Amino acid sequence: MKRIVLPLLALIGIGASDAPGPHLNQIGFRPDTAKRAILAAIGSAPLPWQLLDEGGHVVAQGRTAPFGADAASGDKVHRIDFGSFATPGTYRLRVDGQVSHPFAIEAGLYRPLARAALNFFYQQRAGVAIEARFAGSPQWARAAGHVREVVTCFKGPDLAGTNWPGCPYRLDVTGGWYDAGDQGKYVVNGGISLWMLQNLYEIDAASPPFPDGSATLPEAGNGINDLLDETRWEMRFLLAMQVPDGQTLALPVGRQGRGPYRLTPVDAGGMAHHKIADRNWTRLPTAPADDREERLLYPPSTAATLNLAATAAQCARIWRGIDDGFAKRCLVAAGKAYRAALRNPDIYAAQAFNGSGGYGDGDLSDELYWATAELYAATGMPELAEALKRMPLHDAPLTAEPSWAGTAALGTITLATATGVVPSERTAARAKLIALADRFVEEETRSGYHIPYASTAYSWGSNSVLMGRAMILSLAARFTGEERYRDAAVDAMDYVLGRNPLDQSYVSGFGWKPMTNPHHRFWAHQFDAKTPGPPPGVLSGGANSTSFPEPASAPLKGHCIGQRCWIDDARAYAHNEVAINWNAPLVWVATDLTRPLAPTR
Ligand code: 9MR
Repeated sequence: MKRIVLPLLALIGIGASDAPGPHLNQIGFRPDTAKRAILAAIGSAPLPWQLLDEGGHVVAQGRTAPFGADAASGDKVHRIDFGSFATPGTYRLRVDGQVSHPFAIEAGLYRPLARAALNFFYQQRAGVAIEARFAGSPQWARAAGHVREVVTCFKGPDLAGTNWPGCPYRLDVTGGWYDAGDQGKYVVNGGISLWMLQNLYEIDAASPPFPDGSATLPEAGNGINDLLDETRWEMRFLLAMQVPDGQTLALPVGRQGRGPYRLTPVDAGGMAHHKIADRNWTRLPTAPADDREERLLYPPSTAATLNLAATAAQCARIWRGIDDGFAKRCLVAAGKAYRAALRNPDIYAAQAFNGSGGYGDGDLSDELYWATAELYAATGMPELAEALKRMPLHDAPLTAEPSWAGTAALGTITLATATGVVPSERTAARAKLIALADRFVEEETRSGYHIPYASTAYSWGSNSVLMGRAMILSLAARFTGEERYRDAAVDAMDYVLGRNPLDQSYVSGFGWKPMTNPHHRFWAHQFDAKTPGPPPGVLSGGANSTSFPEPASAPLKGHCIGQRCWIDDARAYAHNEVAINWNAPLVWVATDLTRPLAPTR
């Protein structure tokens, strides 16, 4: 009877989960954090559970806490908490006649994940060959893509009929990271990704993670912190995307919808081109070295310009005393970009192009606040402090975790942590971050899977929402020393590593059911057995209950609930792509979880 009833209930989206057994973080737990598992089960009476050691002996036991129906998964769930058990070892969890796969309780649990997740950025590098000795295995070695990328601007008609005049220069924009499964390089999304990795260095600058030689990188051993080696790779690219001084370009000023655009000549010197990308979409697979599409610079945008200003100001702070020349170069570029953005505050990214993503953002007040905060922290200039105070975002509560389109939290994190910020600003910024963390902790009480996200709507790249929230929670833990914030960050990590209704680890190479078929033009073994699968440590975008733009995921539309709207299929670009702005917070959180919880002064 059970056999028949369970699949039927699962079909209509209630009751049992796809995979048997309790759902939990498939790599395991640190001894000193929360340890939670979720059982999808119909009954509402508490069920006995046992934690088993390798010999099958019961080392801890208790009863489940029934939660009831969970709207985000469609499951009825019971929660299991064995947080007080802290003895390192390998264990399995037994409940309701089912036994989990083995998992670890171990202090160094997150080290391999942090390293692998960082290595993703090496493997996304453009302009250089990826070598087996740094990529971990010969299968991930590849020839250099887009070598000597010296390019000019898109010219001629776009999809909306705008006639773009092009530009009278070429820029050498070789290098940087490919954005995702595509090989576009975007300043807007490059900015948040770079910022997160630079921030990971800056918040622990006294004893930074990834000391020289600890990561597998060509630069390891050069006397520079390995995280900074990786961030410099992208920073140089963003610097190269800056429009030369004195250039007048015809750009779409003000809000104009989707085109055709009315173009107005403006002094664009110091702005940043929005992206460098293919003229047309390339097929999957296409190894970077095999891309035959024309590569073009796309028009500058205010958003890209502020991303450059913000990250270059952060760069100036970090590199001071390590490479003063580079720090200076960053500061000069940041100042120019900032002034260019003030001069051209409302040039939104044009959207009518084929061959690359849009990263269009209609509200730039958060980017301006972010860049102002970064430059203020880099220079201490009173005018910038004043400008910040005049911005509505300065006194408004933070409403969201960081995202490529919503960068206010990044500015607030810098105000809360950078040296050189006056104590009153720092205290206020910390209070805002803690208040946001409190909101996320509260959401856990309404989430059946006990994650810091209670909504039933899962958006494109939802796993990065969870990771972004984990960053805010981890910072609140540092500011207060309170473990409950760190435990909530662990809850978010547990979700992406398997504590979800699909029993899915969304990170390649980690867990008993890892993501295996990302939407990626080189790690494309689903299409061609001669191309590799993903290297370990790569995060899928995750559940997306809001858009199903291609045939592989289309059957899910209207037939899946929240967290269940996902497939491990390389065609499903809105569900299973990988991207720098999704892996960056994974690196940040996994690295934070390699460290003891030590309150920040
Ligand atoms: O991450 C982006 C997501 O928030 C948007 O909803 C989506 C559609 O515009 O685009 C995503 O970004 C993609 C980008 O445009 C191109 N490279 C791959 C990115 C991840 O799918």
